[in-house]
Amino acid sequence: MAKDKKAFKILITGSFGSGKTTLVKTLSEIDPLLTERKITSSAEKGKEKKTTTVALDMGKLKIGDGIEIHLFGAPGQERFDFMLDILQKGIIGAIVLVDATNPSSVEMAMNIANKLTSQLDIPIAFAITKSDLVENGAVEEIKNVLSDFEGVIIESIDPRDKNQGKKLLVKLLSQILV
Ligand SMILES: Nc1nc2c(ncn2[C@@H]2O[C@H](COP(=O)(O)OP(=O)(O)O)[C@@H](O)[C@H]2O)c(=O)[nH]1
Ligand SMILES: [Mg+2]
Repeated sequence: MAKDKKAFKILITGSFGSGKTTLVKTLSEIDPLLTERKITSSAEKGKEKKTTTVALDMGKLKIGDGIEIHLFGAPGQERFDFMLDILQKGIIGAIVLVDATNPSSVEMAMNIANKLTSQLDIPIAFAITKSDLVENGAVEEIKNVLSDFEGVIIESIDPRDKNQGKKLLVKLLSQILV
């Protein structure tokens, strides 16, 4: 990479089905490297989703003048600690996805946020997904719960929408690149 170029790593994490792969795909300007696999575990079977992220999704995009963002989508499930150990170096911010249709996703997001903030000195943003699939008021309730984390960005986004994803990313970056 040329000397005047800067690359920053952003972690995208959250529960199963929260939209990690979708967000990496939507934001990436290169063909993302996806490590999805067919779902085999009985706990995860039966839902509509047929694949899950087993390791990492990787994507890349450019923002502003020569700033390259590397996106790492990593599952917030049992392999998270292992993944975090590997990825720690160079992560400058994290987006924690919260699936509005899945109550345990909120709890998982809070656990992840606790882990991240205790281990790394980086800003995080909560992104509430699937708000189109829940009743009015549900998203506000989730926002209320998450507001325990002071100073943390909380937005509702649809990971399938590039503008919404990018807006959140820029907001997170603005907490870092100042
Ligand atoms: N309706 C709706 N579907 C969504 C939204 N976000 C993600 N999805 C869908 O949810 C499914 C799971 O997303 P995926 O990115 O595979 O989740 P991952 O397990 O976190 O990687 C996909 O079919 C997405 O298209 C959303 O905001 N609204
Ligand atoms: Mg995935």
